[in-house]
Amino acid sequence: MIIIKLGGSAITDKGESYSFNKEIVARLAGEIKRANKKYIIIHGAGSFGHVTAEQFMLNEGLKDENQIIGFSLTHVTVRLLNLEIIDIFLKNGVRVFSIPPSSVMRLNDHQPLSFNYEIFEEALDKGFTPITFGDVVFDEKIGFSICSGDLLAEILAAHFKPEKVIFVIDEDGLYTSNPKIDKNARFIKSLKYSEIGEIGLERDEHPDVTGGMQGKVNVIKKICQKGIDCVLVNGRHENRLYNVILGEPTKATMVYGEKK
Ligand code: IP8
Repeated sequence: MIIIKLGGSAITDKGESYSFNKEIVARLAGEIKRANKKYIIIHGAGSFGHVTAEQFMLNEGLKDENQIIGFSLTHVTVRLLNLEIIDIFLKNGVRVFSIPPSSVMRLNDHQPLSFNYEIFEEALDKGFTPITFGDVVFDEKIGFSICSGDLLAEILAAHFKPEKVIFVIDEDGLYTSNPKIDKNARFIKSLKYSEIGEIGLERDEHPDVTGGMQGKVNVIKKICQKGIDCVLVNGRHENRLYNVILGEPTKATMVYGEKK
């Protein structure tokens, strides 16, 4: 089984609220179907979740009751994005079953507290492709907080021990520095997770309440420590995801897992 995280920046335009890239999602769904493996799919919130989440300071926890409407609104926006995505996946022949994190998990001060794996297991056993997404969730210590798609990848990878975890992003992979800012940034084809330092991780200007690239790299390190390989691939180029799923050569960054 393979876990695929479709990054919010690859499937939406983070610079424009509620912009959703139908063509890219349809092509990625087609590549996922064509590669014909067993998957769990996760997607980020992109321009659908982060703006409202930041406005209501949801990741800081429940501090005042005006935030409650913000929690509901943010949930609605990520659900709307999820509905668009599952519709496209179904049209491309992927038999998805949508599982909203807010209904199946709790955090404790941003860290995983409880998670209903059984619903994912049952969906996989019955031949569905479970699909879940970055969402607002209840939090034991701070009332509520946000579970990013990257944290979901970490939680699900630890439990299901997939063949690999693929992060579909809007860059070719990891660089020696941030290629959006630094013209001298060099592409990294493969590395061990222990070689990842503070590389290429400056935040860009768009709101990202869950840590952007730095958050993703922290999660990748944790997954790799469990002996699971992670791959970062650009979703905006045709067939790269397909090749990564099948382990064929293509432009992407491979981060090798190694048990600690
Ligand atoms: O885009 C964030 O998920 P991500 C979810 O995977 C919300 O970091 C609600 C902003």
